[in-house]
Amino acid sequence: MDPTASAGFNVQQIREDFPLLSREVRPGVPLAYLDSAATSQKPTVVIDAMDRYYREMNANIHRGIHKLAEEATLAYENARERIADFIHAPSPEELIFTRNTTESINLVANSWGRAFLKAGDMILLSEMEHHSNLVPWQILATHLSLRLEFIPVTPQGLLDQDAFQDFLEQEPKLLALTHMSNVLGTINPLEDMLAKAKSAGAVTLVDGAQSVPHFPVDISTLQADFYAFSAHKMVGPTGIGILYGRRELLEEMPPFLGGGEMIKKVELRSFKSNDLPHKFEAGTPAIAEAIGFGAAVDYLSRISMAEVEKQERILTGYALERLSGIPNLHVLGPGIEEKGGVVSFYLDGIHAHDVAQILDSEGIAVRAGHHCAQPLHTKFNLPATSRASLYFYNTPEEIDRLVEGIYKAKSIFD
Ligand code: C6P
Repeated sequence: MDPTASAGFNVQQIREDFPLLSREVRPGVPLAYLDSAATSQKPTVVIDAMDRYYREMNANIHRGIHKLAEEATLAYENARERIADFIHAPSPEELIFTRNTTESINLVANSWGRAFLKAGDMILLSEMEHHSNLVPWQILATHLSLRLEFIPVTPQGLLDQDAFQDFLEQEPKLLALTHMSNVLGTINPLEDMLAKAKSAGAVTLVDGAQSVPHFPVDISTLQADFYAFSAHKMVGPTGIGILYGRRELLEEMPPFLGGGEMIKKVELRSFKSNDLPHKFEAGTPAIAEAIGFGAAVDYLSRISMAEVEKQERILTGYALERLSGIPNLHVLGPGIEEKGGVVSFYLDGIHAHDVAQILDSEGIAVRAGHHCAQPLHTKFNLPATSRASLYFYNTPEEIDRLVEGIYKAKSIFD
């Protein structure tokens, strides 16, 4: 019996929405796409929404007064509204379109960080952060002589809550954490951690690259000051992401990039910033991509994020169970209770890249390497891991193929 079977969810029907999922990687070798943490596949409705924009209303936005410009502007702003609803943000003006999670975090570091931090201030991160939530702070720390501290990761792949408490007593100015690790799959208890950080006087930023695509996220209950995510990991296009920021903070922050659109008035030696959210959207934005992003959240909403989460949980449980039966294979991170659909593993004596290469020969797409979380791999003394990352469109049969592929790699390299 299909362990993911549940009333109202038909994975075969869902898969038909994604043209690429029916592709053969080589003649007679169907694709098993287990790399959605890197980027997800895209449904026809998203591809069509972008195609329609270019065919029917391509024009620059917020500038022209002609019909096409009006339609394009409306479609762009409408997408912002639907994305705001999707994460329950108080208002769409608090959502800035960026290129991706990385740019969203860089925006905060360069704007808020440079304006409000000073030498000696502490930024609290964790050892499980993606490079996107490490390097911008390292750059800023060098410029401003800031202090970076890191909440340790326990051997089980959880954040050490005692150490977190100790750091809070040292009054960090910023807590910047991932909601879900792209290597361990750990879903961090952010509601509690952000509330504690707030009481300690810290501003909070959440890297939501792996959370918004996979389970319901409610900005209003989470109370994050900043929340960053990318469209391309949630069935949307590449080249567009979001920075949610609390209005009071965004209002007092200086612009990040200067140019057209982000101004109200310009003189030769000075300018006046535009209102939110345009103050942070300099130049012609990724219009088709924003429209595609809107179609992506509509698509996910139709399935419902609760259902997405449920399907991934069942699949992850199945993957953990199957992988646990393979001798000399070690899965990183916590058990299913604290884990999303990311399963990173290593095999004694076989390099992660060799495993991924054998899997590729079987049509199975996984990622191998440090997954842009090199300090975390160093912590666990691993140069690299293989990673299968799941989404609601995956099937138990694909996990079975992964397991067979791993046995094949073992037979070749053992
Ligand atoms: N992780 C992965 O294969 P961008 O590239 O800006 O859309 O997302 C960056 C990012 C930030 N935080 C986390 C937790 C992430 O997982 C990612 C992207 C991909 O794991 C590509 S490196």
